[in-house]
Amino acid sequence: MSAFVWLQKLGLTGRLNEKDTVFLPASEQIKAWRKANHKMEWGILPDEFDVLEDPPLISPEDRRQGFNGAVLFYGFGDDGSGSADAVLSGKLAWEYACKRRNRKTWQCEYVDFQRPEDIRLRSGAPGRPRGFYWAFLHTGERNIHLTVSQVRKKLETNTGCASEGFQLLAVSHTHFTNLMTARKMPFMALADYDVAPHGFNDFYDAPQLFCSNHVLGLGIGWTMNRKLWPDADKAAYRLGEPQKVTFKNSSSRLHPMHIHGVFFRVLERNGKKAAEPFTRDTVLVGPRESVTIGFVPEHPGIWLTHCHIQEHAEAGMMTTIDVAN
Ligand SMILES: [Cu+2]
Repeated sequence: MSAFVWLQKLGLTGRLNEKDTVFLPASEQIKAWRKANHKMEWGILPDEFDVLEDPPLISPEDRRQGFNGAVLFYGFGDDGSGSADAVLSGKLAWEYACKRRNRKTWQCEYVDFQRPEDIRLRSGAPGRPRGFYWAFLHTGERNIHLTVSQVRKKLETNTGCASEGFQLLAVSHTHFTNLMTARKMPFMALADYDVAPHGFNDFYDAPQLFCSNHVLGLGIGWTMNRKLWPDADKAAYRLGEPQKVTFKNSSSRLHPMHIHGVFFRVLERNGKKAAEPFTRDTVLVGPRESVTIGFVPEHPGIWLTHCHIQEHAEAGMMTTIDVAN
């Protein structure tokens, strides 16, 4: 399910309990937006600030799902069908980050907002509302045990964007669950975008934000179901029950997919029966290829499943299967 809950049009009102949201209080977020709007000359009209509603209340059900704060976003431009122009919004957000980070940024030539024909919102991604809107976000499992001020400090240190940089996150459709803690290299998947500098007729990849050695980078991301470890979708199986799993590679690269704790056979490639009658623990999945494997879990435990290219796994292309007795 989507990590975003669209709230703007729902007419929900009520105050958020600011003590238990890790995001800045609404008034401070609005102040930050005013400041950024002035600095970047975005041209958001004073009227638009004046009619801003209070952030909505987080319901117990939202909390149960992990949402722990409301964040103010802005959708720039118009995509022609009533939604904001997602690529323009991305471009402006990245420009803002670059300005704020003062040259401590790095951009892969593969992701170029100056070439909007190379970037698109993935199919099925919800359109971005135009203008201001509130959305609930959650900070992810790895931040659960931190205090509010610790998480805020971490966001500031890792992204350099902190609260007023949230428009960058609006671009990314991220919910912070994908900030990496491992080696203190936080990644944010721009999980709702596809990039393809050579045209979309063939392959495409997903861009990703990361922070390493205080440099904020924009490059290519590697995800599983567009989510990053440790927030990726996890699978649960029962001991001895046969399973069929399909790895579907939508990217332009090869990914050797590896499962710990089970051995499997390749049953199908691109939906066609495969003649590969041997047992293995890794299968190379080619660009745009889909590979279906079959196995019987024989060892109880929680087993890692990941791309065996180290930097892909490190960037978050990893999850677990839980084999229960
Ligand atoms: Cu890989």
